[in-house]
Amino acid sequence: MKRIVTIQDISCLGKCSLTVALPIISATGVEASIIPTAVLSTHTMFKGFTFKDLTDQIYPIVNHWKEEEITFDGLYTGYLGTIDQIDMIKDVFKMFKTENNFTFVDPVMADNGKLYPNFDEAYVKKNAELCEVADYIVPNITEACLMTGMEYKEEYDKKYIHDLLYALAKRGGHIIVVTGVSLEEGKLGFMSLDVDKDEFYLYQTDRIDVSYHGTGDIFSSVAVGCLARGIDYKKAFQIAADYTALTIRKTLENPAKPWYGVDFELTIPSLVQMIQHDAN
Ligand code: PXL
Repeated sequence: MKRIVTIQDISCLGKCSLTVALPIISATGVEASIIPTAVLSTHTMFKGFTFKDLTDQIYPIVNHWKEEEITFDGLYTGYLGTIDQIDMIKDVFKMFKTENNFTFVDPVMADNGKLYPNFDEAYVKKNAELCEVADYIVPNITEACLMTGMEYKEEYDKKYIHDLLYALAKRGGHIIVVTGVSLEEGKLGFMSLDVDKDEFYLYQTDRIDVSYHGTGDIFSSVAVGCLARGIDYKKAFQIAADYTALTIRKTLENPAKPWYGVDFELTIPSLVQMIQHDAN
């Protein structure tokens, strides 16, 4: 069985980061080991969340794994607790990166033109450094703008997204994916750049006009699981986009109208089916 490690916070309630990554990656048939970066009572969209920094646990955990000669097929980072963790994670990449595995950075820090609570300009700079050393990066448009200094726009054309991808590629990475891209009325998806081949790829599904927390973590977790199963990157991100859209549609059917996360528990059987044809 393939095994990845995911490095991100555990929000005890809120359906994001590790409480999404663990079930989703398991559903792709991949073992998910974790390095929790912080424990929060909820994600940061709730008022009054608690925050326990776990930075001092990172080296003890990875040093133990090294002693046990543990290896990974992928290393995946999401929401990180503090700026100090980023240099440590670069070290973790050095310790576990080989020719046969991949590093995947979701630089979770902002959306809709705004930084999340707890983050500042210095964090943006540091997160950009982590992206430079990753094989796959998956910023949304806001994060891509913050890291490149390009102007954030809500209305844009294909050239703007190409420029964003090229600006990110200048800094490093092999496959750059910008999420939340809409280049046609009523459509939403991602555009990627394969840096080595200088090849763009656009994939859009029907836009659903609603926004839920944790959907970026679902997208990334599906993509990581699919990549670990040997699925080609375009197909991996397509499945991630289709599954995220399906889950949002399913959540809209819930009469309780959950606001803080999506009902991915109900669509896991579909995810298992979606990857069956393509996985190794
Ligand atoms: O879904 C991204 C995310 C992860 N972790 C925490 C968050 C958020 C988004 O707000 O607050 C703690």
